[in-house]
Amino acid sequence: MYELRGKRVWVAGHRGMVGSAVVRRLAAEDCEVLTSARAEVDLKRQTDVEAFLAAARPDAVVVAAAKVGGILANDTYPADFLYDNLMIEANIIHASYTVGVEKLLFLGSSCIYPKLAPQPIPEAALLTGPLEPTNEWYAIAKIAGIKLAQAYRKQHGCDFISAMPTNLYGSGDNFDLQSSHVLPALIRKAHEAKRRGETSITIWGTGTPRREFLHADDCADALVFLLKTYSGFEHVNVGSGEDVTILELAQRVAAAVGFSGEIVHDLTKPDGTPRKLMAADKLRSMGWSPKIDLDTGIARAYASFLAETVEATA
Ligand code: GFB
Repeated sequence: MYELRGKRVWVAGHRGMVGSAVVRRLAAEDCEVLTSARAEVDLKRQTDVEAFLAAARPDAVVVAAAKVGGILANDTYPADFLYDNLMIEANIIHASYTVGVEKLLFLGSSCIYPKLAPQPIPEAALLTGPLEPTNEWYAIAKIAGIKLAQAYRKQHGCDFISAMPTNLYGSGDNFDLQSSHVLPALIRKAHEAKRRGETSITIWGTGTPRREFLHADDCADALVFLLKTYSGFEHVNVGSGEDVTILELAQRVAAAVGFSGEIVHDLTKPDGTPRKLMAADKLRSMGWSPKIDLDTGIARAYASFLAETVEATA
């Protein structure tokens, strides 16, 4: 058990969807949350990270900072996804070791697993087969992050752990249609089609790939749970344990938004991995389970979209 009471916890990436959810969740713990402003600390620059950590001296660190994006962004900007993520995680993990951080939680992604991994995907499937080509750059960076945390544990005895969240969504999400993930993209498409009185929305690919979704607030709750209770070499999957086809997701988003038109396909866009459902038993057996079901989460995400994007620009 890692006691958070009275501790100084740095959430790297506190402005992102997951980082901001972790900050909100940590408010319920009796700890001090530290953040770093992007204008002052460029996490890709080693000297910035070293200077920040030497001055801030956190007891614990959550590595929620990352360059993230949906299938098209990953496929279009492979250098950014590989370089930015390698630099961010290497700088934070190494400097955390040098200043004596007691506990560090690194966040990966379910795309670390082989494209054709057995379903649901157990943690042990890591590095057992070729990756999905659209996001192998991001996946390689995230695998390197897991290995860094393991290496500092093995060589230096650091209590550094890794969590692998599934596809996440929630408030503070990216709703840009070119760079976003599927769920926020579908919310925007359905909302705008309804507002303009259009009769159809277009989804990318065949609609047959299956994806698992977890609300960022549930993810943050699981991360704080792991920070407090887990101290192991192997990474831990963080998911909902259920998946849906992209077409079914589009139908459920359309229903939540109140769009009743047709769903058509853009087959020039990639499908990506056919299925990405992670085995949830490891985290469940430790005593954690999600609280926000998909339909409730979609409704909450739509409310966030209206508040953050539509009303904010009205
Ligand atoms: O969420 P998404 O971009 O990422 O796409 P991945 C999931 C599926 O939804 C793919 C389809 O089959 C897309 O073709 N899709 C349908 C759409 N319509 C849309 C749309 O309007 N926008 C988007 N974005 N997709 C990412 C990885 O993979 O997932 C990252 O590239 C990371 O590395 C992240 O792992 C969690 O699930 O395919």
